[in-house]
Amino acid sequence: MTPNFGATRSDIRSRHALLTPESHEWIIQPGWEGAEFSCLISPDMGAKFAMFLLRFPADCMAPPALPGVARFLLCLEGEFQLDASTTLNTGDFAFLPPEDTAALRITQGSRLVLFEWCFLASGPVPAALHGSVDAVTGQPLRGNDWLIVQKLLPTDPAFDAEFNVMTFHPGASLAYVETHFMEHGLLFLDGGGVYRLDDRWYPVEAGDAIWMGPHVPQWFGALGRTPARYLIYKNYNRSPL
Ligand code: UGY
Ligand code: MN
Repeated sequence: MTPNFGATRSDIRSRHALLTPESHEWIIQPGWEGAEFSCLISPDMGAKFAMFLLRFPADCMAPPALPGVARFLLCLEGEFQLDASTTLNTGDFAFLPPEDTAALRITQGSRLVLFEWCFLASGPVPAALHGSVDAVTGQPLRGNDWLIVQKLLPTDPAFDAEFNVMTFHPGASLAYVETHFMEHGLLFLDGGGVYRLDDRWYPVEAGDAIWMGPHVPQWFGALGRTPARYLIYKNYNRSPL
């Protein structure tokens, strides 16, 4: 084993965090036989949601979420079943509202990213849905066709969250340093670049995860020869009060 002399790119601050693969801690969770979890973002660090990577050394039957908790899953590798007739593969995603009764089965060898949050209903709660990232039409962000956004959930105010995939052409960047009261959970899917969080600039690449708390100044510039792509959660359609 090569010693790493205690080095990691992970950096956990009070308002933001970068979580990189060499520091992931894999654990098991009660009720999730066959699954291993790495909990990258949780309310303990100040977030109002949780984000997990899951891998499956064996087939797994997932337990339901806690009462009031919604889930979003993206299949990174392998397959999972929502019910007897719905199988999702790499690049497919699902939104499951609180109290959903889907009997989620995951096949050995698969990998998922899972988000959980306390759903804030502002009327009737949306039904479960699923889809494929590749089938979602992308839109240039504010007219910049080097930066494409795919909105995975319907733009319906009944959803209290957005899950978007953002693809940056090499050399593209966010047009300005964003500051907003919504928070983010992010997983880099491809490529890399430099992420500004608060007053720090981090080199980032596929496999890295980021938490951005409310009001954290944020900016990203894509570097390299291939597009940079990330999945990003945002609490949305909510009042700041
Ligand atoms: O939707 C967003 O707020 C997004 N543009 N933020 C980000 O990429 N850091
Ligand atoms: Mn943002």
